[in-house]
Amino acid sequence: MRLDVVTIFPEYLAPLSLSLVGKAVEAGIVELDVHDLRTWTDDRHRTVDDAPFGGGAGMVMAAEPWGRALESIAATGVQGARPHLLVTSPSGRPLTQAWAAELAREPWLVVACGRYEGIDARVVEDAAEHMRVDEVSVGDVVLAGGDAAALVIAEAVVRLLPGVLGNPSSLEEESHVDGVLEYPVYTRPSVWRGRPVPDVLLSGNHGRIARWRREQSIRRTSARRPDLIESILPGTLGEADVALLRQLGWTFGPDGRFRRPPQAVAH
Ligand code: J9Q
Repeated sequence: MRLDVVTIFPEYLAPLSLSLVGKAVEAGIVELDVHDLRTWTDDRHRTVDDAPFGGGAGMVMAAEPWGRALESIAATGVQGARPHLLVTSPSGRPLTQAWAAELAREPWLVVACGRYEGIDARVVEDAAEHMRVDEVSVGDVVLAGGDAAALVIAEAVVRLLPGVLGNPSSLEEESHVDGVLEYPVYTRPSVWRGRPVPDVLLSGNHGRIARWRREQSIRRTSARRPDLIESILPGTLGEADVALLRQLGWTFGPDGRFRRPPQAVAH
């Protein structure tokens, strides 16, 4: 996969040379190019921002440096190939594991890192006439800019590329792949600061261990991510999972999906 990142803080993307993404680059699985947006300015101060039309706080990233940057990067494609452009934005489509898996099948991604109050909206309109464009959010949290979001996108996508992970079976076992959270894990020592590892994990009974882990996954998901329980399709859970969820207060809605009725309040 080819991966271009455009930012006003290229040093912020230095971690892409480390760890798993860095190894994928060294192995030739990813061809990475980080670009400084200011390359495509032409004034003495290499200005990339301006005040918002209509007034208001903060600054807006100007269209022209972005237009030139995307045009010049897209022109480097071989045989007229076009990249899929991802613009980081708190107003973007939420990145999910399923979307990351789709993006991992693309031959060429360009990630545009927004800063300030955002990028002039005409940049996305104009780019969409030449390439696929999506605005991407990495969570309902406010960042100072899109660079950390670009790191998140790169790591989520690159680890799914063939040959990047040693053991592909660890791919299917993770949180968000089967729609419930991971069970808690433990290693030596078997007692730490007076806290023992749950007995069952030392029992050697693999059936019991698997059932205990599944129960922990369901309990955690119910407590921490009820939204995930609500999105489970009927019929995808085992009988024991359904029985546990009922014990935890979940019922079935008219659509067959799980619903948690509001708890009665004492008067
Ligand atoms: C560019 N807060 O936040 C969450 N996902 C992306 C972002 C973001 C931000 C500011 C600028 C992206």
